[in-house]
This record gives sequence, C-alpha cells and structure tokens, in this order.
Amino acid sequence: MTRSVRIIGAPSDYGANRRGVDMGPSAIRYAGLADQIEATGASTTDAGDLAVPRAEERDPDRERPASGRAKFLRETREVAEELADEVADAIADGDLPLALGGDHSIAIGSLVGSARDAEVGAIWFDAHGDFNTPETSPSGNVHGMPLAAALGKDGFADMEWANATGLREENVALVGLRSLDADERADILESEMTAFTMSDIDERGLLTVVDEAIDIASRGVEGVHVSLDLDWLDPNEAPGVGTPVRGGVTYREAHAALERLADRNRADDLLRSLELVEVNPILDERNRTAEMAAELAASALGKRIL
Ligand code: EXY
Ligand code: MN
Ligand code: MN
Ligand code: MN
Repeated sequence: MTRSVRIIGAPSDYGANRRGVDMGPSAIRYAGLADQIEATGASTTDAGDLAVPRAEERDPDRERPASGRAKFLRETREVAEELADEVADAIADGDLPLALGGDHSIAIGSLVGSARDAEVGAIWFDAHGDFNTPETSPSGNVHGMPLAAALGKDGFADMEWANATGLREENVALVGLRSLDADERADILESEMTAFTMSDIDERGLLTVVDEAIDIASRGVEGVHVSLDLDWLDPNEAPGVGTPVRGGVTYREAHAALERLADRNRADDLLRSLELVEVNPILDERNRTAEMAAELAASALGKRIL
C-alpha cells in the first residue's frame, strides 16, 4: 500500500493547442491535493514544479520537422527528460511519484521514468488514444502522441530516448476511448494494447472493464503506471479540459474505478506511478476539474469514507 507520495508538477502546455493547462499543477494543489492524500494515511512531499523551457516564440508551427508534424517537440522533450529523472528518483527513494500536468505529453516522461529500471504496464484513463505519431497526427499536438512515443513508434525526431523500453505494449490498457483519428484507430487495432471504449463500459459494466484493465496492465510486470486524463470524465463533470468529448464517465464511475484500483493495489501493491493531466483552470467553473483530480487521486490511493 502506498505510504509516501511525492508530488511533481510539470506545468507544460507545449503539447496542447490551448494555453492555460500549464496552470494545472497550481490548480490541483489549490484544490487541496496534499490534504486529500494525507486523508488516505499516506505522507506527501512536494518536489515543486519542473523548470519548463520558454519557447523563443510561441509559433505553433515551429518545430515541424520535415517528416510529419510535431509542434514544440524540443520543448516537450526537455520537460519529459526532466520528469523522467524526477519520477525514477522518487521510485528509487521508495516514494510513489504523482505527476501533475500540464498536457498529456508529460506522460512521455512519466512512462520513461517509471519504466527505467523495471518492466511496467500502464492503464490509460482517457477519451483519446494518444497513439498518434508526427506522421499520423491531424494537429501536430504532442499531447495526442505520448503512448506512441513511449512505445518507440517511428517518426519522433531525436526522441529515441523516449522509448520507455520497460513499458510492454501488451501490458497497456486504454479505458474510456470515445475519440480516435483514422490512422490512430488502425494503429491501435494493430497494436498489442487492449482498448476498452465507452461502449465496452456500457455493455460490460465499469468495474468489469477496470478489473480486466488492471489484470492486463499488471500481468508479469513489476508495477503499473496509471495515467488519468481528466477528459476521461464527462465534460459536465470536468469542464476544465482542453479537448472535451461528450459521453464520458460520471463522477461516481470515476471514483468507483479508482477505488477498485486502490483495493487491488492494497492486495497486490501494483501501483508504481500516477499522473493527473489536462486540467486547464481557465476553461473551468470554480476549479471543479482540479478538485475532481485531487479527489480521484485520493480514491486511487485508498481514501474511503468508511
Ligand atoms: N487525436 C487528436 C490529436 O491527436 O490531435 C486529439 C488528441 C487529444 C489528446 C488529449 C490528451 O488526450
Ligand atoms: Mn533521490
Ligand atoms: Mn490524453
Ligand atoms: Mn484526452
């Protein structure tokens, strides 16, 4: 069971189109994250925020290599390299790293860090597949690419380091898919990953899907990285996200999923690293989405009312 959590802020918005997600770490802290975690009985330390490079100019089309489209790849890479070291260091020190985004491109760093010295799996709670490459991406936004980068797919200029060699594709479970691009969809179907869509959740029940995702992510590996993109939830519950998609999980479904994760973690000690991403407080109502993020982290870490 998790006894000490190290909070690591990664206030980057280089992977997304919409400014504001760089304020996510502050918004989640302000929403009472440390108190929420301590209510689970775990201790917390806060490593503060990574230093995010400032682009010389915020030209969205900069960093578009000849092959395909990937905006701000250099800045994204710098953040991810720094986050990978922080995550690996926290694990080496016996803490559970809790990374705060920032857009989902930070997950390249979380995955590389978590998988640096171990074979790991991942559970990806998200409306999106995040499996585009610079060649397939319709937008060039790297927050739509972190899984592809971390699994070593082609097209990421100078990102060979991003191949989280310990991350095993067959141990990746996507949960909550409801928005995919055409090439990305084909690549997911061709991959070794397991994808559970919102339709699967409707038809089979949330906890059945979550249990299966945990089985897949934890089979034969040392630990599991859990990546919670707040756009997994329905925009009515979590409006403060940059790429909202209708038809997401409800407030209670999200808690039920993470409470189940905590139960399984209590039994099998499987949770190796955790991240909360895509909280954009300037798109929010009264910091609701950041509050959801803080509460859901507590559920994942074992908080129960009784
Ligand atoms: N698939 C679209 C793209 O690649 O541009 C949208 C990606 C949104 C990614 C957010 C973080 O989940
Ligand atoms: Mn250390
Ligand atoms: Mn995402
Ligand atoms: Mn998403």
